[in-house]
Amino acid sequence: MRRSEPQKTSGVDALWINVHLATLAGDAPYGRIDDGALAVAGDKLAWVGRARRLPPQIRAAARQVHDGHGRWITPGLVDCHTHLVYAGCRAGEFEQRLKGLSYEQIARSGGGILATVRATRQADEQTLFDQSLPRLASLLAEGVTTVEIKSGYGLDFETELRQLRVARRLAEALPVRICPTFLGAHALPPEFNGRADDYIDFVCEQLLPEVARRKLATTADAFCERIAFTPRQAERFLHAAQALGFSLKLHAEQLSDSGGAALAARLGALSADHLEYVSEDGIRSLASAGSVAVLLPGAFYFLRETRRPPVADFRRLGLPMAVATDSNPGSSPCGSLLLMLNMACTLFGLTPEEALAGVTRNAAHALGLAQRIGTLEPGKQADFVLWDIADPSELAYFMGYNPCRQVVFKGVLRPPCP
Ligand code: DI6
Ligand code: FE
Repeated sequence: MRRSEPQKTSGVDALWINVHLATLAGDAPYGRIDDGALAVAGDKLAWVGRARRLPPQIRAAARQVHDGHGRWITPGLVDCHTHLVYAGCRAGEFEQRLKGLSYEQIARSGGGILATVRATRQADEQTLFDQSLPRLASLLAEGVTTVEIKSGYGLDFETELRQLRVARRLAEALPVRICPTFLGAHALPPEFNGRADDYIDFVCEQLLPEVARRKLATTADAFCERIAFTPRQAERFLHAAQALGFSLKLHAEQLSDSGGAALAARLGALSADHLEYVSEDGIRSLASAGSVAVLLPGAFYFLRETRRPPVADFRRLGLPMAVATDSNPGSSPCGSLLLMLNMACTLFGLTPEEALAGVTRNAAHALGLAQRIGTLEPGKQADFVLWDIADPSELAYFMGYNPCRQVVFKGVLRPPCP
């Protein structure tokens, strides 16, 4: 595969030798290349392949040569579903749930998402930034180079924009690619109680155009669920977003089969997320629409759900699977994408290879970035991670142990996070 690619021989900034590569491209398991080499030119990968096939002119042109000491290199990890910009904490709800209250009961009594909405509305921009930064840094420490961040804890004009501004500032503060998503239809704010359609009108007529005008997000998302919005309401919002040029995502079939998957497919959404209750028809339509199923084992685990997403059907019907943290204060207070690999295997039955593809190649797909990131191939962004492991399956095997040793983001070695 790689030998036939055009080879860039001039301006090679760095060469990595004495490494093994899990490229997540090609036919071999993990796209593995034992005894590999990888060359970087500017912010892109210039050459990827077996060391003994490295063209001498690339070796000669390399301004720096790094010895990887036999470590494994994977693409930079991609967390394609997070809500990590928020204020406050919901540990009290965790205690309530441990005593027997359900997530839905808490949500219906004014807690849940709305508790975080109250805290986020009260937080000024700096507070929101300061509280969110360590959550992002925690992901970065494990080799994450791209993070999707949703709004949806403001649900009013000012706070939604503030959340998205904080997402932008985080991208300026840390060496990471942030993909901001406007989750305008996450929950019904109290001032619209009993008037969900009016809220959707407000979002479509006022918030969406402003988010577009300020270029604060390029993707829109909705929560289609009996405790949130009906498929008709989600559709109105997503339709309006699409008309303004947003790409789409949808929280679908997390707690019940509400028809969200079919809606996501009909609108050509990049992904449908959660999907524990998705029907076979829903899977078929997502697969033929070219969407990705984003699996969120942290939320399944933390809510102690019992219904697993139908992974065998996803495989059989050819629906690609991504894996993400869903980092949020209510259903997945999670700062580790590697732990999600482990849970995707133990709880959902993914193979370690599927789990790794789920946080690289397929996660890139779920963000509409498959042409630029997610695999180690010439021409793609030079985002990659060096791991102190003997086999790529170890990334899903360890629990709470971080074998990440070095991260290169856009061709530059990333310093440890503050
Ligand atoms: N689904 C989720 O799992 C999160 N949002 C959503 O739409 C939960 C958000 C929360 O409980 O704060
Ligand atoms: Fe979510």
